[in-house]
Amino acid sequence: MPLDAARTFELPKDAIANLSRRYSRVRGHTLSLTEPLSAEDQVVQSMPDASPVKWHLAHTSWFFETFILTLHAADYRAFDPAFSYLFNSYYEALGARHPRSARGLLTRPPLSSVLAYRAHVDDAMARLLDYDQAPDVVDLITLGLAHEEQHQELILMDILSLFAASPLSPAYSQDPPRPALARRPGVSVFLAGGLVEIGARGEGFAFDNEAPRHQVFLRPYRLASSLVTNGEWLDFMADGGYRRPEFWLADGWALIQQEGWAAPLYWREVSRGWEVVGLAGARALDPKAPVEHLSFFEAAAYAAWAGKRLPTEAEWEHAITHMPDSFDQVDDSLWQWTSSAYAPHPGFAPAAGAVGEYNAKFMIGQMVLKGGAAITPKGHSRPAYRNFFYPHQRWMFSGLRLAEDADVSPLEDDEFRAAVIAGLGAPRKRLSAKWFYDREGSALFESICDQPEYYPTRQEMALLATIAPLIAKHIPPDATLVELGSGASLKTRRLLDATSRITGYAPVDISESALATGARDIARDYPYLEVTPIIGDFSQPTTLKQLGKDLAEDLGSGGAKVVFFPGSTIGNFSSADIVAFLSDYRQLLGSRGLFIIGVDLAKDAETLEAAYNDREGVTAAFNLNLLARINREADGGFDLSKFAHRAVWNALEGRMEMHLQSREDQTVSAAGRSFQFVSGETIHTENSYKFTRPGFLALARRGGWRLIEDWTSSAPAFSTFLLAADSAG
Ligand code: SAH
Ligand code: AVI
Repeated sequence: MPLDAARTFELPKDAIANLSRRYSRVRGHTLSLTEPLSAEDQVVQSMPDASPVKWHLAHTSWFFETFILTLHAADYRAFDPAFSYLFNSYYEALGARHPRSARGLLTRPPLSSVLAYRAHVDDAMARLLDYDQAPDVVDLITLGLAHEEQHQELILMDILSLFAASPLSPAYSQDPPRPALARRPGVSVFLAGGLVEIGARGEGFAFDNEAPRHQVFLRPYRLASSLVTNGEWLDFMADGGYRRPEFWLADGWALIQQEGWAAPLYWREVSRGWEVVGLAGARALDPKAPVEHLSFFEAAAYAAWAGKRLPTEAEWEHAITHMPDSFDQVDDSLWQWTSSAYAPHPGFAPAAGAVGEYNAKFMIGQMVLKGGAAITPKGHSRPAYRNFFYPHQRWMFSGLRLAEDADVSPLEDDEFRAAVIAGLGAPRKRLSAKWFYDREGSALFESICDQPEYYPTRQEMALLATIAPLIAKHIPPDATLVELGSGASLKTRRLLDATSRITGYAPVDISESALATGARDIARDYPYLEVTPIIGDFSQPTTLKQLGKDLAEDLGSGGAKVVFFPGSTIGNFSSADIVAFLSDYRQLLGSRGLFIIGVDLAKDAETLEAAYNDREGVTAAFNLNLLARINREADGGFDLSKFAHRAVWNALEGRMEMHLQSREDQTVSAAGRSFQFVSGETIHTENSYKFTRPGFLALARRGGWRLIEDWTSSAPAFSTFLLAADSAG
């Protein structure tokens, strides 16, 4: 992308003043980074990849001199003609240059001249910034500042490389920026994928390599919410990670033989265990901190050892932008390796002129890293940012976040459209109640629970408060709790508060938004729990398969499994479906399985109908949101004012029914079809069966479960049943 294409706005009046202030701040910060350093510290080059600090100070000034001052400042006089040879980094268009690997031999010019060079450039830039500048000059200055920030990070990387080579392990700082730790226990976040967009949006500055924004197709996948830790890396090493070729790419295996690598860079084995050299000097290894200074080869080997893989760049970027609240350590910890080669995005065009060499010519043989590190200047990175290094390099602040394939796609994009076509095309129009729960629907359900007429949530919550200790007595140690239709996971807390025997939690919900916040909050408040959220329809074989896999693999097949199914959501199913559903879970859980299920009991029609016709109209909005969802997701043309919410007690069937009733004859298009409604006709949107105790127990028995104990609330009555797998079942 040409640099000026990133601009989407006219420069406001004070833009130049802002830029001038930013210029001073960024340039000043570079100098402040050298405060702890002696002149000698700033001359030495620890290895060909690293540069002396003095060289960084000069090169960043050379950038402004070469690309801006010599071209756009009429009276500019170069500080020293020799500097264009000494401090050109890699620009072929600008002629010959001093070899990179010999930058450490430049004892001349002395540091004092380099500092005078910076001041000379800054003075000239200050004069330039006194006047309005053409947009292309503003863009070049903005690029120069982003470039300088990259060198600020390089200064810290290169100084650490130098100091770590010293037997004295000097500290650069007593309190350097440290990689952020995960704020909660790690989970593997499910993403459905599909056709997604990545790349710079063209809002604000971006490097040319981040554009253009483009579509990418992603298979369903999971991405870890946090980075791999030092403790986990020790497990890898203890399991022969660096000695077993089966985990390594051929080039990586050859490299670690050649270099004798047996641990990440800067790790040192001492009598007390492992030490790590960082900007604060040598410190004991912190097992909870993310593992840092890894090459791509090491990151990929670890992923192979863990039975997982590195995310692609697109997977990383989509996940982090799509579900920002679900991930920790995004840009405040370490750069994260991806499995993506650093290649041009489709449609990429390098910037015009010599700055076109900035990124484009490096698009070979390197791998992309995403995110940002604790030492990265604040505000420098963004989700579309593409950092890149060769696979053997590891002196940068690099770490890893694991990904894996999710081999089922519980919610195909087209599934809702297909349900709309089938449901509205049927002679008696109907839609499954599970489609209520998009983001808006889940929020509306939460408000239904606060309505005075909707008693089930209140009654069940109160009942659970009393009986949770009684239920807990039946839960064996190290149990995994699977919760079906977990929503905000509020009732779960009653159980978790009553026992510490539950160590794993797998909430299952069709609503991605409810699940994301519900699971996050539980993980935050119960940090010892291993939380594995699963998005999907809990009655579908694909979800049961995924659940079976997670229960066996991640959650440990040893412990007991307990299913919690509150809310009387079971009432959405007919008797035949309940029996089939209970049998499926009986099979999944095995002979030691337990089932805790909330069931609403049949009662007078008046109480029931009031519960589904609350005075505030929240249930009506919840019901009508289904039409709004069809409009949003299936190209529907519903006029919501032409439908009425109806909720009635069907005594014959023993169920509350919700319908959306057409107020007039009308034809409505949705999902590419048109559907006719006669006045008064309804779409049947929900059944909520209400049970009797013997009626429910008969269904449970047929599903392979026997009663341990049951409890009933005060009126309006709501029951909880504790069931055990029936060995005859
Ligand atoms: N358990 C909570 C929420 C009940 S609301 C409570 O008792 O208050 C019903 C929840 O089940 C919603 O979060 C909804 O998204 C989810 N749900 C409904 N049908 C589902 C299905 N077939 N598969 C998975 N989740 C479903
Ligand atoms: C979640 N489910 C059991 C609720 C119920 O009562 O059937 C959903 C609901 N429908 C209308 N109000 C609440």
